[in-house]
Amino acid sequence: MYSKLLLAACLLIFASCQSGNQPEAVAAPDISTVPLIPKPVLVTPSQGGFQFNEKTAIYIDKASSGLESVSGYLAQKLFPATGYKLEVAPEQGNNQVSLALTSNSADLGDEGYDLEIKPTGIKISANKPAGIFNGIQTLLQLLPNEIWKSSKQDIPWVVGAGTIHDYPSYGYRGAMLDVARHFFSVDDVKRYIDLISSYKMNKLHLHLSDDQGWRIEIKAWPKLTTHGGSTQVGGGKGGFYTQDQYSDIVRYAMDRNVTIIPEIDMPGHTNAALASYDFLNCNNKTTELYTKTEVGFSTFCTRKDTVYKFIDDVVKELAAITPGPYIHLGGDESHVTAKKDFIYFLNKIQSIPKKYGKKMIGWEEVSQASLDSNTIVQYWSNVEHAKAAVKQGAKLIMSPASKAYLDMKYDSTTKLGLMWAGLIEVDSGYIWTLSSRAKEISNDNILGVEAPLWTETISTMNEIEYMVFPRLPGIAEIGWTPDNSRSWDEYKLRLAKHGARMRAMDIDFYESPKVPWGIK
Ligand code: TNX
Repeated sequence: MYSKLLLAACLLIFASCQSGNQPEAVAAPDISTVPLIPKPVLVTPSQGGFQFNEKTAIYIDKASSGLESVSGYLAQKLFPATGYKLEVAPEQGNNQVSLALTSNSADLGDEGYDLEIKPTGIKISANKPAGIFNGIQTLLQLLPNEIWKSSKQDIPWVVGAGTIHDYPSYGYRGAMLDVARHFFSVDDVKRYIDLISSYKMNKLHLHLSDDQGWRIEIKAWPKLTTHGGSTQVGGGKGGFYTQDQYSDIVRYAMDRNVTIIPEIDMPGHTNAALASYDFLNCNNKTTELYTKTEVGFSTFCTRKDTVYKFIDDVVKELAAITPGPYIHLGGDESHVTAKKDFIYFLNKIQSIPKKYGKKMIGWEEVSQASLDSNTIVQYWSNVEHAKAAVKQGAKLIMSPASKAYLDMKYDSTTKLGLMWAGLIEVDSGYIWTLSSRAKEISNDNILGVEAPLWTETISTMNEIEYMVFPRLPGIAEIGWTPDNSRSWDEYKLRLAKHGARMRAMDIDFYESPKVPWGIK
């Protein structure tokens, strides 16, 4: 009887029963009560937990290749706050986080994972390294919030025991950052990648050109950046990424399971290019640089061969530094391009990304043209355009402005942002599904979701964070968690508890009155 009681106590307060060096008894949290976002498909808690210490190691299954990057990522994430340097152990043993590509579960797909936490060790298994990466994100969320701090914290690093079986509903879970209206540094973009990938988002669409600025070096056409990149909204000095800097961003993203999708917007939203090279204009005269925020006034001259040669040069250089499968060529709000010219233009440019081995993405307006079988359409406002795309057999990325636009104000008092698509409080941004836009559009037609952040009114990383958080975790959950296991009333409690984690991550978030932040 006594020994049974002792065993029970050990299971609850397991650390006191481990032999050796635990300084104090620590209760392990029940993993089904930890506020995980996005919510996993299946969480099964068990008693006890695992405590990291200075001897904890990583073990990479010998039959699994390609796990060095995720293993390095895990060690690097755990080090600052714990002070533990997780080495890769040569042999399997106790007190390890073991990583293995040995999943026997078909439903895990490319990005799902199994996470098993026992008092003796942790195991993450998946079909692909991307799945291991997602399992690591869940493990990080199971650890105390202090894990996100950048200096050593003297606390017990305990995760509750149990198993998590998890995989995403949609393969495309993205965010978009407009670096054209205001330019953001490489470090800002890297932080954005860190933030989105911690919610298992796997695409970052960079809006690299617009009326106010051209932000990517194109060696064949240097004035695009030296002149076209020299300013931004409000008249600041702008900036651009060299191809080396862009490649650095791409690599950083790849290590975090994020594919970079570069966008060069055309034929509208092109003033920065039109100001740099005269031949892009029908009247052969360069325009003035533009630092205000109107849209829809610029267009490439669609009937000149030299324009298509220029686009070919740009896409060729971009494709060469973009390992991901997509290139976005815009197509939105070309209000001063005659409709017949717009269609002519779209019908010509769709072959260019294909020529360089890439799939083209275009904003919804491109569905007015005949779509190539590879072209992907990004819905943002007009459901008729989305239906036309589906009718042509195209796949959709869902970015409804009234739900997913992170530049919309939360309420009428929000200082930053716009409100043309409405106000989007945190609840409204969560309460919708990707497949409920129109009866003609079903999950078969949908690749996933993307939350754009347009930056006409946003010029610092803190401002980015304020508009993005806490709405982005909700969008991440819409892309990951099955609709039938999502509800605002349950999500808002997880999000509330997640506030402490956002604080530990130093995220400057909007403390929405819709979320009961105070709850324990
Ligand atoms: C519409 S959405 C735009 C952008 C603006 C945004 C502001 C889309 C494809 N085009 O050019 O920045 O509204 O919310």
